[in-house]
Amino acid sequence: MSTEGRYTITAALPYTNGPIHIGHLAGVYVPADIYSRYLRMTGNDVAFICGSDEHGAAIPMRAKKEGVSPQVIIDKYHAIIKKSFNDFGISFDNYSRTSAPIHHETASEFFKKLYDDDKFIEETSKQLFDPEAEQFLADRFVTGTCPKCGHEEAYGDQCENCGSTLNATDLINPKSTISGAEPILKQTKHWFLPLDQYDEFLKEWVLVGHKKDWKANVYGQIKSWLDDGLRPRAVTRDLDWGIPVPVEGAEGKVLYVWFDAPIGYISSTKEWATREGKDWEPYWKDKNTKLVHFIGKDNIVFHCIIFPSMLKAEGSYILPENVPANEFLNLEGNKLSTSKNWAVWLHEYLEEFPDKQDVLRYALTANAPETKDNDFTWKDFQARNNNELVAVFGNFINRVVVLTNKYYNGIVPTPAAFSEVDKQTLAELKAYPAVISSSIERYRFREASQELLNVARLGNKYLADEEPWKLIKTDEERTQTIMYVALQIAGALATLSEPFLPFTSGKLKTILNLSSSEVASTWNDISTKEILIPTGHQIEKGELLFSKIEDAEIQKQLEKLEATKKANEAENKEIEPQKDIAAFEDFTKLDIRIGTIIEAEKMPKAKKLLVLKVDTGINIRTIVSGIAEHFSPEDIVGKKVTVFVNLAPRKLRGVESEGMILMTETPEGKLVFLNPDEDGVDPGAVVN
Ligand code: B3M
Ligand code: ZN
Repeated sequence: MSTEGRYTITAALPYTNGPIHIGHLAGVYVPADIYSRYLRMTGNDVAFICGSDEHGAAIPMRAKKEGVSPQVIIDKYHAIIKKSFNDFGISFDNYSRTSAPIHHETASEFFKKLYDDDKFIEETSKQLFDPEAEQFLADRFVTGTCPKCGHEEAYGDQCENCGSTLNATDLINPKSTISGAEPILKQTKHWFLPLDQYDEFLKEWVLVGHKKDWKANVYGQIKSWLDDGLRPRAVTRDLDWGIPVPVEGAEGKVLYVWFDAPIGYISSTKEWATREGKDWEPYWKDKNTKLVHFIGKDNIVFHCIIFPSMLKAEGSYILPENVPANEFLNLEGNKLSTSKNWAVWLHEYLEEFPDKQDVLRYALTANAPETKDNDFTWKDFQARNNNELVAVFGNFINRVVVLTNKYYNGIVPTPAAFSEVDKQTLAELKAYPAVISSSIERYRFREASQELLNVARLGNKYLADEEPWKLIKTDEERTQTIMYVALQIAGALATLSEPFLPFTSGKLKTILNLSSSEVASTWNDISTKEILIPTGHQIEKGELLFSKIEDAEIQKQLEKLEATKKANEAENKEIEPQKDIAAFEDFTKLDIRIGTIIEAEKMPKAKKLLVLKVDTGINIRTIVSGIAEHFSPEDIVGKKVTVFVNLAPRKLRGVESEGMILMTETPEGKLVFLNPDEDGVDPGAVVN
């Protein structure tokens, strides 16, 4: 078990262009929090560091979309994110932001040091420039036709239609999203970190040094990058949002967001140390400090290749001991997406399930995407709560607390001699801290969470086998012993659950009255102390630790997602461009009347056509209509419809059609008559 070490634990800095969702939590923040809490409990000196990532092209882009300044965007999301982490019990020692002066200073100095030490190469190249807005265009600010698939709205860095990675200069008919102007190519100078020069160092450090102890998914990704060969990478950008490049001749340029963001870990540590009256440097420079980065798999290259090369180039920093990156979490079978609103948002979850932080923490841990992508489903969430937290953990604690209060007014009884089963049970209990520690220290948090539940299972089995509720009538002494043993298990759970279920652990400590120092137990005490809760100790009446989640609550969440799906489908529908202007005289040529369908039948051998008899008020006439896949004849007889009556007659499959029924389409693609309110038709739907 690791004790008394110094740890700097970082969790990826979330971008402030949206709130936190369950994918972020499962991938990064919940495991990082379990790990940090565990290390603190086992006597280590821990700095658990995070903050908001507020630079990069995505921020001004989002700001433009919302019609506000970038500052408004970062302030808004920084506040939401910070509060939701706090309410969720993520125990950061410091949560900073990269717009803070301390960060600007730290990142500038870092760049300056590398610049002064000649660690960069300077290169002039041609980049897209918006001649109207007079600025260079980050890839994201250019749209145009994808050279691979012809999609007309491809971004400069990626086509969302075919998924290809693109260069902005490859786009056909490129357009600036800022002014709409066609970009021109213009010379610009940038600074590059020559990653190829760090190739040997990286191979030695990761491929040789960490083959055994790093996760296979992480190791594999790094190896493939290194096998492909590294190239110099620009660390500056032409953008007006970010940290100005602190050298002469770099006006209008900022540090690349992936250069400044990881330095954010260092500035956040400095901010924390200043507040706590500590020295920040040992946390980043002492060889005995263990630096661990918690991230998602899309950040591996930045944390395992670029940032380490930056640290190596600077020269005085330690390198990460491990980077336990997770795979992705999906939601109900689909990829989580901020822009598509396909997510369970943390701040909304906290509003809808205000006292169920631990349920989400547990569901995400038990189903964490540690070795492969995983799916979050509301059904699984419900089952984890009802079948595991309520039925196993909560049930055990409830029985112990209720019986202790009922039999002994809440006072821990005196045990008689232990039976073999008692001894065996207590021995098993004492073995758990090492088992759980071993899982946590190998970053296997889902395994660890299941071992925690096994402690409660041990308690439930013990009570079920020993049946104190039966013995109380015949053998008081034996009942006391059983309850005494069960109380020791409950006491152990109060401590062992803390990294995973901090709110529950707190409640349980209150119920068992374990806050005073004489009865409080550390992680290691569970295996070493003879007695966790002594005879004569008074416990409280208690409250239920968990409550059942009903089907209706889950149904509500599923309906919310269903609504999102519908809204996205509607949004993705292309609106047909407006046709050429028609003169009023053109309009007056059209004769449009209300008619009633009085007969309808299928056109033989035509899947789509119905032959209708329509009373137009003028006469009863035949109209052939292509609606057979949307309506059956019996449904529409008697319906009032809008009819274009002076359309030139034409023959369809040998039947002369004398007019046209006007129809439109719902967002789901169903043809409907003109009752836009009733049918839920959206603006822009074409009538024809
Ligand atoms: N802001 C998060 C992301 O890629 C990114 C992490 C920075 S960590 C230094 O979603
Ligand atoms: Zn494409």
